[in-house]
Amino acid sequence: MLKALIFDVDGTLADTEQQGHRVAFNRAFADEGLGWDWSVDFYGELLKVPGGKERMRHFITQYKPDFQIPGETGPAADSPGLDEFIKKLHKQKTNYYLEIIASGAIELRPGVERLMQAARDAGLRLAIATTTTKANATSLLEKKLDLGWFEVIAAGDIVPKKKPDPAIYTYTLEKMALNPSECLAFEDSHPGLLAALAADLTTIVTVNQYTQNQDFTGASLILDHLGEPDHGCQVLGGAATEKFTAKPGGNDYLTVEDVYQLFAD
Ligand code: XBP
Ligand code: MG
Repeated sequence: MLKALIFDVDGTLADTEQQGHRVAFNRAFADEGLGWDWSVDFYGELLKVPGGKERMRHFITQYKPDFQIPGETGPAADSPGLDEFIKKLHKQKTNYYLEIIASGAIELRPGVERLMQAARDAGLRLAIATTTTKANATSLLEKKLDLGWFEVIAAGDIVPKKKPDPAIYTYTLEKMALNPSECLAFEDSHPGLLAALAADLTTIVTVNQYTQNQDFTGASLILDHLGEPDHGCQVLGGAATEKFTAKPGGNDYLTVEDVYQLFAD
């Protein structure tokens, strides 16, 4: 029986990547005078690496092999100081990201608040399972939702391995003392879907401009967003598509009744 909904954050609750994380990374790079500026398109490539610290390491090793950490000689990729350097940069980036979220500039995606509110009214429990930092996740939930709605906020380095590893989802299930069969996950990306599926979670995907062409095999439903009564969504695929498209009154937005329906075998 369905007991809880578990939401990814970046790309699922809000389109935080292009105008949030990407801008924050670039501001941190500018502070350090690195001359790095991740374009919208290039960032889409880098997003294939979950985790901001991991993404910066990937960027340096793959795209900046001659980069030397200021004050050091020799390639940064071989430097014992690379972890420290990345950690410092990531802290600066997170501060900029928190400023952007605090400004309210990044809105929730369609249907997120509506579905969460309806799920709570129906007695479902809510949780977060995200790769970003807890501070980042919490800031968005505080700004645009209600932090008290979420029983667990599982984020970032709380687990040893990031998505597509299932660790963040299994951690969330453990904290909630729930079985995967009692929960439904919401994701936006291929790595996120892989993580949820590896944790045996039924998963609904809402794509975004960065993830729309990724592989979502195994998702129960693939939508362009969750929809609102005055802003219909499109069904893009998923094993349970017919359950949603067949519902009386059309499939213009995902309701908590749809969620129960999708969940029922
Ligand atoms: C998406 C991520 C995160 C963000 C950047 O997380 O991969 O790394 O891109 O945030 P989600 P950090 O699981 O919510 O989709 O720099 O804090 O990692
Ligand atoms: Mg995501």
